[in-house]
Amino acid sequence: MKFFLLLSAIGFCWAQYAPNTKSGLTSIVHLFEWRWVDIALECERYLAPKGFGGVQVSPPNENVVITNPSRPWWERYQPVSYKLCTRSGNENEFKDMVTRCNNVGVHIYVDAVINHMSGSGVAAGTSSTCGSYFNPGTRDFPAVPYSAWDFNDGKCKTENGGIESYNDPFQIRDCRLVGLLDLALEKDYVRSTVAEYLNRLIDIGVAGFRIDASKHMWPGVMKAILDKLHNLNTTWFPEGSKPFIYQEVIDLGSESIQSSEYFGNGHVTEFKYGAKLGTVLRKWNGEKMAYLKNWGEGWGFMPSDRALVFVDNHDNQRGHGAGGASILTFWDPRLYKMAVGFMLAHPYGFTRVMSSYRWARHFVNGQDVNDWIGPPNNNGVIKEVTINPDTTCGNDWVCEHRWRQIRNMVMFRNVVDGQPFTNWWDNGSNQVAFGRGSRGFIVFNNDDWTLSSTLQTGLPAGTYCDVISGDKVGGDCTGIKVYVSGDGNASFFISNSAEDPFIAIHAESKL
Ligand code: AAO
Repeated sequence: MKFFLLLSAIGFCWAQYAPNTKSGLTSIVHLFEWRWVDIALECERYLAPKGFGGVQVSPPNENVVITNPSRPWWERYQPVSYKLCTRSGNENEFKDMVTRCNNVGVHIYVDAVINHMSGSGVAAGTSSTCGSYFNPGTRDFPAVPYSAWDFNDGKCKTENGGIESYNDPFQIRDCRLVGLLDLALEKDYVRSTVAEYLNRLIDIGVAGFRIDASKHMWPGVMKAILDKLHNLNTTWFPEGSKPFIYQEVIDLGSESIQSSEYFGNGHVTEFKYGAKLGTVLRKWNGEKMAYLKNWGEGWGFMPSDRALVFVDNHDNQRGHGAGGASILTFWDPRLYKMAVGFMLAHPYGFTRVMSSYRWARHFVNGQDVNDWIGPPNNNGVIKEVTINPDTTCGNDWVCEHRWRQIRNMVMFRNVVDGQPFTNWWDNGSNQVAFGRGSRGFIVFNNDDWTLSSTLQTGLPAGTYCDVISGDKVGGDCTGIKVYVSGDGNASFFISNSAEDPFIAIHAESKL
């Protein structure tokens, strides 16, 4: 019994729950739709020096080329084969990116689309990113190969073969999600083929996977696939490391399938997080920041050590997926920076920062009819991520991760890693503050009046640079200075009309 407990304790620490980021690095960034060559450069020139632990990359396997509408971002969620060949780059470029990022200590997490292949209604042919032939009508994907035997057509009990009700777990797992051909993952051949694809990526050096549409796969079947996975490449990872697994399961609390069914396989996306945080910062439904005192499990979220958290993702920043209108994105920069700042300061969950591109939104009856628009491109070829003299990005790449307030909070989270949640203060409304032990402190003013308070920071005496309004540069602050006295107190003044109505200080921003 004791031996078993010991084994499970080791399993718990070392299995797929470890994010595999370099020690002390606590966040990853989703570089949505970036090219591999640009990600390799970004790892070297920005992510490594700024303390980012990893990058979630868009699906690297061959997908359908959709021409109507013209090259939507979502074509990458319609696999044609497992060749590493997409608009982001080819196999050599992918390998070069993984190697170069790993060499500077930034790891790569692959968005794995393994629940399905293309849409059932897509025409047969070679309209695919590597030119592979496929025929959705006859279920033929020779470049894998998969054939009619490998799909769930016989198993699904709904009339049109699609998911009709999110209250029936059998439909959700065995029928087609928005018409996408559902793979028969209970078949050993299909499982092994999927595992082979993931193992190829592991051997190249990736550190883990976002498992797309996990809700649509039986947890036990997924486990059978995960059990076939190799340990990580020992060129960069300790012997015996397993890939970090985070499963995309949308559970806002109202459906038959619960996130907890997937805890045995790894982490799970906590969609309540961004939906609720957006509601609080927008002050909808009578919510206020003072209520964030017990943020986390206290709000009905999953256990922190299973949660992958984010303010927005590539779906709900444009009305896909779940979360609705409360979701904050770069389109609402002031509240968005506060939300991301709060997330990165708070100890709950493993954090993922979003990095987007701008598109021409066009609302008709409250719906963005341009929600399909793909990344900045020239005739379909993804544009380079250019860097402006002020370090922001050009060519319509938003690069939220390069915004000073966000980039500096990624570092804040590293600096306070392992420290407890302490010194909570609130004014009963939308002015709140909290610390992370003796390493960091953050104050927010989301009220319509000035914040002027002396607060216990828990930090050693000294002068600290606020990392929201500026940086510590050459022994001085480019922004606000905060003076912490011998008893740990400091006076804060935040106007409600400040460009960014929050202040954050930490051990390494001390002069
Ligand atoms: C495209 C076209 C389709 C076409 C299809 C096949 O748009 O018209 O039929 O091709 O030809 C992405 C796009 C899709 C796109 C697809 C393939 O979003 O539009 O379809 O690529 O190209 C569900 C899944 C979740 C999924 C999400 C979008 O559970 O896994 O839908 N996300 C991932 C990816 C996503 C990708 C895929 C999966 C497919 O991140 O980018 O799709 O690989 C409820 C359920 C959720 C469900 C949503 C949306 O949510 O709970 O599980 O997500 O509905 O259908 C409230 C509720 C909340 C509810 C929500 C929305 O908030 O509380 O529970 O309302 O009703």
